[in-house]
Amino acid sequence: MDDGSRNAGGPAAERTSALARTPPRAQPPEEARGPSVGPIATVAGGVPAVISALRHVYGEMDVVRGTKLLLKVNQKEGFDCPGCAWPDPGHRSMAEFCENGAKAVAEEAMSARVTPAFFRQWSVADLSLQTDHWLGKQGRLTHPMVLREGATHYEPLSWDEAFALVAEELRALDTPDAASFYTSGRTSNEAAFLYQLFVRQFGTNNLPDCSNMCHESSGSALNETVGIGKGTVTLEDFDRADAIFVIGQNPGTNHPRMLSSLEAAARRGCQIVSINPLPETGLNRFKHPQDVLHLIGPGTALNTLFLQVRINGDAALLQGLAKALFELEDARPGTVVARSFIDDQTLGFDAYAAHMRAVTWEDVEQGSGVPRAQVIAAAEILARSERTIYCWAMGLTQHRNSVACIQEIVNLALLRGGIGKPGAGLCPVRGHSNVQGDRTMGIWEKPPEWLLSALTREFGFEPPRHHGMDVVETLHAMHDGRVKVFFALGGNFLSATPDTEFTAEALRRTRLTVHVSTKLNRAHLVHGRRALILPCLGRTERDVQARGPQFVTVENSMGVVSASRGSVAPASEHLLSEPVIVARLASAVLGARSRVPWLSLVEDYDGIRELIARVIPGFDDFNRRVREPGGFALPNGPREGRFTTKSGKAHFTVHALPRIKLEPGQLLMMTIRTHDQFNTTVYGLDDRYRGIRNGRRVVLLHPGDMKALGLSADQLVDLSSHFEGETRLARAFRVVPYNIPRGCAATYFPEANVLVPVNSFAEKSRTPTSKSVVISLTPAGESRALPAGAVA
Ligand SMILES: Nc1nc2c(c(=O)[nH]1)N[C@H]1C(S)=C(S)[C@@H](COP(=O)(O)OP(=O)(O)OC[C@H]3O[C@@H](n4cnc5c(=O)[nH]c(N)nc54)[C@H](O)[C@@H]3O)O[C@H]1N2
Ligand SMILES: Nc1nc2c(c(=O)[nH]1)N[C@H]1C(S)=C(S)[C@@H](COP(=O)(O)OP(=O)(O)OC[C@H]3O[C@@H](n4cnc5c(=O)[nH]c(N)nc54)[C@H](O)[C@@H]3O)O[C@H]1N2
Ligand code: SF4
Ligand SMILES: [Mo]
Repeated sequence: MDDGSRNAGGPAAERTSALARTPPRAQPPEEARGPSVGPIATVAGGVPAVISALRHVYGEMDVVRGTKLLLKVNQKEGFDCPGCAWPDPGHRSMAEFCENGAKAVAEEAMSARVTPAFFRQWSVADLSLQTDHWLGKQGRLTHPMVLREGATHYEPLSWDEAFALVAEELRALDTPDAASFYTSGRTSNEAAFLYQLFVRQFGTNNLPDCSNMCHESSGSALNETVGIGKGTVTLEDFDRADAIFVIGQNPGTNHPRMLSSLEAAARRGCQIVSINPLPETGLNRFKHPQDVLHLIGPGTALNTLFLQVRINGDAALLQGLAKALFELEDARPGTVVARSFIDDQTLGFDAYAAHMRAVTWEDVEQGSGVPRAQVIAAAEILARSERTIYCWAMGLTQHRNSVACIQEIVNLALLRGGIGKPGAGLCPVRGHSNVQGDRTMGIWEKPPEWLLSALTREFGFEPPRHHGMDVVETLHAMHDGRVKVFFALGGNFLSATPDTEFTAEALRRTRLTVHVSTKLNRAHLVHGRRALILPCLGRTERDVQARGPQFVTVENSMGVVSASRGSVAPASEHLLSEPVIVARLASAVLGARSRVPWLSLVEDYDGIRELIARVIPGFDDFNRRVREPGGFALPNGPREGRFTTKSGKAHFTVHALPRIKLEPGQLLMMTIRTHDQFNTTVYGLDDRYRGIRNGRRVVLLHPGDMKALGLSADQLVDLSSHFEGETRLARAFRVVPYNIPRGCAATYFPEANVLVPVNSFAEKSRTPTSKSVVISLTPAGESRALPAGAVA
């Protein structure tokens, strides 16, 4: 496998290189070659998607295992796709998976193995010189492994020793708040529930999660205004909507089956408006890869209107839409503003109306980069649509003003009376397959009071009342010695967090880092004084416990809870399931202090679900209801026309427009996903839809900006980010001319995370501003004075 890196190549036997003594690198290596760049794809899906999916699956495992797995994805008796959180349709066809779901399955169920022999051959420092792509290709982790103090290589240890080691470090802490327990969103409800129970009985609310970096802004925005931190629509609403707005989201790559819903909607005349700095391929034309009749031919046109907003120009654009709606209402009184809905169900309308009427077209056009005529065209679609769905993802959540910006969407929906009726509502599209469920289970550093009292009632202990630390606070606390033990249930904390070099230093200063993982990743390589890797079962695998085969449950982006049952043999006989790891850890750490029957609970997960039913609202009769085909929907007040805020009403909110000041030569950069990755897991080196192949260290620029900055295509540049007088450097990115607004730049996550300042985060939600990074570019070589990743 040639992955274009300088350091690709098979493991050398018994490496004893001098490198083994240098500290492991936190950043992936530079690329020796530039990418090949072709035109942007015009159609998503189709034959290339089928070929790509099959290449990934059959490249990683034999045909029988591969086919068996693909037929089980998202089936009623199968496992929930480990990819994204898009829901399964009620009527399931034979093969309910997409290209990227197939890649996620292949990545988990691959045949290659990372064994103790592998770790004997490779020092941690040598592994850190490899690309993320290479690390992932080495295979599934098979044994619990430990990196002892001062050691250069991981070595195997028994599970009992592993749990005893964690217990020893946790017990040695002065306070339970000196430990932090991260969660990534693939964890099942059962594991998540046990985990938060263990952590709170241990004595802390330090439960940062990937949500802090993802849809936290949506949760904050929606909780305040409509009373629930989740979306209000179901998949059926997509069959009834008159208009669907897709804002700051790239579904063709990140939620591919959403395109099937959009395609069905477009075919029956629903208007689709996309708001994005990039003309993302999936939204232009789409061919359903499993719809053989449509594989050949031009595909379905999805977009009615594409508004090419500049990065972070959405607040101005959304206020422009509101302004235009008020102007339409003046022209056709009584047809646009949902007067009786507003009077009955909302607060704050008059202040909002006054504010929007005062917004000028100059503010709107300058702030958004979208011409007035296009804003008015979108407003006309909104005004004519009785049922509008608003979808959004990371393009809105990762800016300084994200919470305010999302609340502008809520304002528009309220203005049109569009929450709580069929075919209409709010749809934050979640990322990880169970990230929403993990939060429902209590994975949150700011637990609600009802949860804490329920834990006391059911389990007879007093959980801590003070809030714990989120991701950003955890980074600081590890850096300055307040947090000494870092435990991660899944994920890749090193590469997913902002400010890679700051994060690396934070991890290095801890006493112990522990990762429960399926695959090797860079977070295992930048470690505390001691480190553990605890390998676990993945979604695709059979989970058999003392009382027989088990299933777990997950909640999708629309609040539907369903079962997930693995079907293939585990990658190694030494793997434990996540619930078992948590239970054995809790039992080792808490001992007789806890009256929770940890070990018997994991003999049959029905026992865990009974506890969930007693503690978490909406899970009554959980064991029976989750066995019904398709599972069940959780209660959702706003969906049922009941706003669950303190006032019982939905709230209009008023926000000033953001002002990001760019100096001459500076650009605003977003860090986005390619078509060949799942977050920090790099499946391959192509971004097929964007026409970029065989390279990830690229910076997408408008040709006009390239000219103004004196840069040419394929030129190698260093990127510097600028924040509150600090500078951060990322070396050796290739310039790619692209259809992106002036003043904007795009790079890929996680290569560019080194540029995201740890102290630059959204107001209220504290989500790192991964889509609003102020940068400048210098030809490579001219910025050599500063070491890579240094903060000047
Ligand atoms: N295959 C695959 N699927 C995934 C993932 C993956 O990595 N790979 N990740 C999963 C996860 S955890 C998540 S959270 C989701 C992420 O799904 P997305 O949010 O779609 O992911 P991003 O690539 O971050 O894309 C953000 C989109 O927002 C646009 N954008 C950036 N800045 C702005 C802005 O200021 N305004 C507007 N209007 N648009 C902007 C970008 O051009 C891009 O189209 O996907 C999930 N699904
Ligand atoms: N610059 C920038 N940074 C970002 C983002 C961005 O858009 N730009 N997006 C942010 C977002 S939206 C998110 S959600 C975070 C993602 O942050 P994380 O969730 O921490 O990262 P992932 O890359 O999804 O985690 C991948 C690892 O999870 C492990 N894994 C996979 N499956 C399982 C499983 O079933 N069980 C267990 N225990 N482990 C498993 C594997 O070892 C794999 O290496 O990144 C955030 N960071
Ligand atoms: S849309 Fe998401 S959940 Fe569905 S098959 Fe694709 S990756 Fe899996
Ligand atoms: Mo995410």
